[in-house]
Amino acid sequence: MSTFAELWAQLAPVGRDPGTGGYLRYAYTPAEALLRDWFLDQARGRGLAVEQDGNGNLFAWWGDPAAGDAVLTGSHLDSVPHGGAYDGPLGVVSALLAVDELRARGFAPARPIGVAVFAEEEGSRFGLACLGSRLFTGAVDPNAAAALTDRDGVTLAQAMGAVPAGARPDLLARLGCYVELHVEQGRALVDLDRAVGVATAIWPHGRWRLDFRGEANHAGTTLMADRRDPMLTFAATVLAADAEARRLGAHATIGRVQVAPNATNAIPSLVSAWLDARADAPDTMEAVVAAVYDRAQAHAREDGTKVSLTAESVSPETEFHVGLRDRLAKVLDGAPVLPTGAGHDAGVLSALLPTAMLFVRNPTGVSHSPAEHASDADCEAGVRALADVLQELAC
Ligand code: HGY
Ligand code: MN
Ligand code: MN
Repeated sequence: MSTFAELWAQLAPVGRDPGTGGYLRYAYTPAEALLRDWFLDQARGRGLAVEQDGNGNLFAWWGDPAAGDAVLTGSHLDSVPHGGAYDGPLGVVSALLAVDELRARGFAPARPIGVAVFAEEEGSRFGLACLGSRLFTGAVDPNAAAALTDRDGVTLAQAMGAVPAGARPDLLARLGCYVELHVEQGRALVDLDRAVGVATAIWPHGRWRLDFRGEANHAGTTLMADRRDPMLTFAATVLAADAEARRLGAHATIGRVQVAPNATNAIPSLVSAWLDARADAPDTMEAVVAAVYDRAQAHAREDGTKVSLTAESVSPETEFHVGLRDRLAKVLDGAPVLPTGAGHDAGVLSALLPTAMLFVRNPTGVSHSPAEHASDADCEAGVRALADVLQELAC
């Protein structure tokens, strides 16, 4: 039986950028394909029956899922650009090791236990977060998804080699509940001095693309009074996003920008920027997006530019199943319960079946960064906790 450290070491080099130490594990790229193959090998090596749902998602079964009322666990393997090692893979590795742990305990599940790998959870390549689980649950139309493009214009269908299957009610009908283990993307467990916690909710959150349009011109010869420079409107909007988030008690960042023609000696024609906005209540999230857009439009009027706002990926608030949450907290000796501002596939599945999340302590709270970390001891505690929870739910 592999230890956590042994299994973790197998993934560490896959898709890792030697310069930053961060991971480049985008959906349907060679690095992510290596991770998928690794998962399938690990599952088969445990005698788990593997299947794919036609949406890029993988399922490995202990027991016959057709028996129904299955307990599903798992997470995702893809990353944000130069992301950390734990966001996603920790849930998948922990699920495999929890199966090992239960077998070592001599536990025989009374209902099927499944391990899932959901595709494109980060939306790093095609822009829509939780794409695989949204397709699986019917939350996004497969033909619309098929046409999503990456930064090189490659469509999802081209990357997958097929139009995604879309909703799979036949597979969903077999599920009784879903429990996802994830590294905490915050510091609550550090401050509570606990290795494992249970999620209460996921904040509403989303991504909006702002397109700032101006007039391409010569950087050197165009009089300042004659310029229609969208970079000015963009810059003012970045500052406005920060100010409005602080004013409204929300979280907002513009962390991604594309400039056309992106030339050193040309005033841009177009600046596209992505706003990530989140809050502990839907109306607050909506208020911060509206406030940022209002200020962007005001600056556009001053600068003689134009701005448009397009929602690219919006996730509603998730309140996890209270009964399941409290049952798991009890199984885990009164583990603390806490919300998160990070999105997860569990948030998508919670619309259709009882769903819960376990968080593993992150000493710094840093995530979506090469600095993301969790200690082996805490990860092993997470495996034991997940095994305890699966035993409770599948007995
Ligand atoms: O972006 C998120 O909230 C998550 O980490 N995918
Ligand atoms: Mn993430
Ligand atoms: Mn994640």
